[in-house]
Amino acid sequence: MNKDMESLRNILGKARRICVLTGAGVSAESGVPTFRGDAGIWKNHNPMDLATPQAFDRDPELVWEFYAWRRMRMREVAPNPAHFALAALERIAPHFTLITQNVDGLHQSAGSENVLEIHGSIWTLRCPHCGAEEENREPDLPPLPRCADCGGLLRPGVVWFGEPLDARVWDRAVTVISECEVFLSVGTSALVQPAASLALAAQNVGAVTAEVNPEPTEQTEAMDYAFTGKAGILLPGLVPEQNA
Ligand code: BJW
Ligand code: ZN
Repeated sequence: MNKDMESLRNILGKARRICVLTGAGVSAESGVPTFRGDAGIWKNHNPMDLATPQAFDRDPELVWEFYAWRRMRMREVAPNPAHFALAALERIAPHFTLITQNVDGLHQSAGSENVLEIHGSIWTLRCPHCGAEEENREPDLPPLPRCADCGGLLRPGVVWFGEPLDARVWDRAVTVISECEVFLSVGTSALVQPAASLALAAQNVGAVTAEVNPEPTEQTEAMDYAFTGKAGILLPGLVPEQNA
């Protein structure tokens, strides 16, 4: 396992096609809690009661309460050096795609442009009845927001357990991975499918693979490079000099 940051920085500086997969750990240093682990959201909240379509059918008020709380917290946070480093990497690389599992929008706030939000966005509301979608960053949503078109109960525009990912977004992710030369996984436990399968797909097309995470994951051993530490500390050191 290679731990030489300069070596990966050189590879990133020469690569034409770079894909990055991010997870909740990238936003941790901004103050957004992760899901798993001792300080994670799922430590005190059962995902089956809050992040499934069945939970929403059963008790939409509870689910909305959870998402209203998350929205409130996410409104108050700002991108950290990890988000900015990935935005800088995008400006250097000829082809760069950021595939994120995060729903907080912090990559875009940091200036990332080519972003695939494979688990949706907490700033989108969707009508399960007529399919209408609206962007909404209001702090004060009504407890049970209604669709302006059909009056149906709106839901958060995120992907819950047991739901398929948006096919267009996922197909795009699979396509860019099939063409990528370097694959970087940052701040994800790599436990949730199908997102976690992207690392293997990248490996299968011969991409150089790398991981940044303070904790080992099930994928660490299989990576070409693995860096142990916080994304906000390590990622700025992986961005090549612009004119080097
Ligand atoms: C740092 C750091 C720092 C900390 N710097 N790093 C049994 C029952 C039901 C479903 C399944 C089942 N078995 C398998 C499934 C499938 C399921 C799944 O994978 N489950 C596994 C958990 C077992 N997947 C799905 O259901 C998916 N859909 C699907 O499979 O559809 C199939 C289908 C096809 C056709 C028809 C119907 C269905 C959908 C998955 C959706 C996941 N949704 C969530 C919620 C999103 C909305 C919201 O935010 O509320 O997405 S769950 C949650 O997990 C969220 C995340 O995006 C996702 C991944 O988590 P992530 O980002 O990896 O965070 P953590 O907390 O796990 O890890 C953080 C990491 O950061 C850690 O490693 C830390 O060490 C690290 N870290 N500080 C760098 N400073
Ligand atoms: Zn509607």
